Amino acid sequence: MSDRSAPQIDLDQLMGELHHLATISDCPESPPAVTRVVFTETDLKAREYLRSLYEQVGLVVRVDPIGNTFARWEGQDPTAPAVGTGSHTDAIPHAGMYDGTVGVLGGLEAIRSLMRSGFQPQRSIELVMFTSEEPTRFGVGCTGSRAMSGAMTPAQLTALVDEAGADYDAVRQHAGFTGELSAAQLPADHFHAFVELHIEQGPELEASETPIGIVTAIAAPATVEFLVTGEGGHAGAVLMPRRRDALAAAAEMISSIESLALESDSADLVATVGKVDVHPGAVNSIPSRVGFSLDLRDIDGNNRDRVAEAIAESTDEIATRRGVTVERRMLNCDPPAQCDPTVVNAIARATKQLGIDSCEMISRAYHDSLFMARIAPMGMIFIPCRGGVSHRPDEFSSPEQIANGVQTLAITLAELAS
Ligand code: HGY
Ligand code: MN
Ligand code: MN
Repeated sequence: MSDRSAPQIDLDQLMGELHHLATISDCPESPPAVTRVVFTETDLKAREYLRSLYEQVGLVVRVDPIGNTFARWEGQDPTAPAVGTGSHTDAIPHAGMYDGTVGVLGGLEAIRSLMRSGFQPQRSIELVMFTSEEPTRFGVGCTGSRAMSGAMTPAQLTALVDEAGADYDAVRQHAGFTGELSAAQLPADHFHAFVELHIEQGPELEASETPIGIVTAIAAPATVEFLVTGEGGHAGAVLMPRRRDALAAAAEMISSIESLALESDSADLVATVGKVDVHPGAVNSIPSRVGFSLDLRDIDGNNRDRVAEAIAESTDEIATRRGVTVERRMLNCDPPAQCDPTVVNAIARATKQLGIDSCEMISRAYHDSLFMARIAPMGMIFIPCRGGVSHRPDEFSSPEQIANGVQTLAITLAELAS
């Protein structure tokens, strides 16, 4: 590829598409705030919009039984394992407009720029839009790439239920996705390599003024649901010594989780309690039941598991001392993923060809690439995001930063597909 000038990015078209996609949202303040939850009408509308863009440039579109969407640029050797790229377009409530979408629409523009340059891929290039990277609806993230990589079986998918108690299989079928769930799993040699373009969702690239991050590893996420059960009662009538207040107990547990995370000798260990449900939730009624979620991560899976163990002991001790019970349910506990040196080096060569500065780094956020690494040599390209902010409406990457990422991706794809 080195004898070709860098593929030209049509930045106006790409930014127009990103901004249009941001309007397809269930968030009243849209855009830039975006809410786009899997298998909702809004999610389906976004998928339709993307499909129309794929078909405009002649990509062959295939949708699997859970909505993973593959837009394929046939290579000169259609039987050879393809080079994959892509990301997700679902968005947690009140999120930003760049998380995931830069990898899908940026991946599309990388393909279009190669088409415009007259490049002919030897291997097919497949742009993937993964179903449900976010855990919003079913409590577990990356269900699309988990199913693709075999990290989640059809039975495990069907066991997932949303807050209305509807199970994954029923919801996906109601959204119009049919076929055997098992057919979502890809053969191990489907992809020759997989590269995802994503915003960093952290402050390092901006702080070091580095335009491109070359990811070397993706942190290991675990999600645990806690249920604390005490005794309810009248807020006026039950004296303090007689209380078994589930929320007061949960509050002490959450604070102990924070302390254990801070005490961990790994700076990469992060613990977040992002959701708390209080029953009965009345101002003058002592909480009898409290559910809360724990998101626990570390690039070192063993350290994460050690801290999870310490959290279990601490919350058991708090429950016993306070006369409440605590039940824990592990929703997922995934190993970290290493990026493949061949892909990492291809990305590095692309940045050199473009004369763009880059640095190697880890990903503290998880991505579908965490699971794609199980079935293909994987790599990720990061671009800076303002203040490291993400999962917030003020998430922002500039058109120039996005263009750098897309050009780097285009050259990387071209090398891997040659
Ligand atoms: O939570 C994550 O790391 C991803 O943004 N879903
Ligand atoms: Mn996200
Ligand atoms: Mn994401």
